[in-house]
Amino acid sequence: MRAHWVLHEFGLEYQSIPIGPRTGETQTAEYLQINPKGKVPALQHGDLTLTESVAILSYITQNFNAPSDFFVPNDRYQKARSDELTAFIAMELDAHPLYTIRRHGDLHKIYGSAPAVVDSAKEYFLKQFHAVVPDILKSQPYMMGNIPGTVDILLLTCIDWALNYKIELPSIALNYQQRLHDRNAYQTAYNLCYMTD
Ligand SMILES: N[C@@H](CCC(=O)N[C@@H](CS)C(=O)NCC(=O)O)C(=O)O
Repeated sequence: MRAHWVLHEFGLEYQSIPIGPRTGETQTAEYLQINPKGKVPALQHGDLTLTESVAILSYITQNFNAPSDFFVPNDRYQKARSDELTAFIAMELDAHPLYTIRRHGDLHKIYGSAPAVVDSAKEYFLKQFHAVVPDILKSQPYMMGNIPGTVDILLLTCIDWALNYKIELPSIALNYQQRLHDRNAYQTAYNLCYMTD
């Protein structure tokens, strides 16, 4: 979703090859040569293969011309802040709590059921989210200012995911979610990822 979304924000043409998680398609010898971790996404451009969503977002913003309504850091302070928020979202919201909820909730048949761990991960998500996000969105519509950028792609995908898990988020986050859902690039990416069958 993140990779498709940024590619559409930048209006880049690309070939999309759908690979479904846990369908066996990520575990074929051919796919494991592209991404030995057996996961999506994977982006190939020339000789380069990238298999982490954060790296794909960064690569696109640094190597292609951004449209005027998409934020790209243009000084070292903005870049440092954007890196900080990226690390926070990727680790403190996505990889730790949300992925724990996924593994021991939705995917408990594979990874084992652990209701107490899931409850604690939900609490942790809310603690970290409230420590950072509402204060920023009180003074500006997007995480880095007046226009959305890769930090928003990361955060919004976590917000969508958290709401799917019935984690209650404040109205400031729901309004932010709506602003991003209204974007054409988001809608195109969403349809490509989730409405193809
Ligand atoms: N850190 C990776 C995580 C990628 C990831 O977890 N992908 C999931 C789908 S969103 C996947 O491919 N899961 C397949 C599996 O676990 O079998 C990133 O952000 O790109």
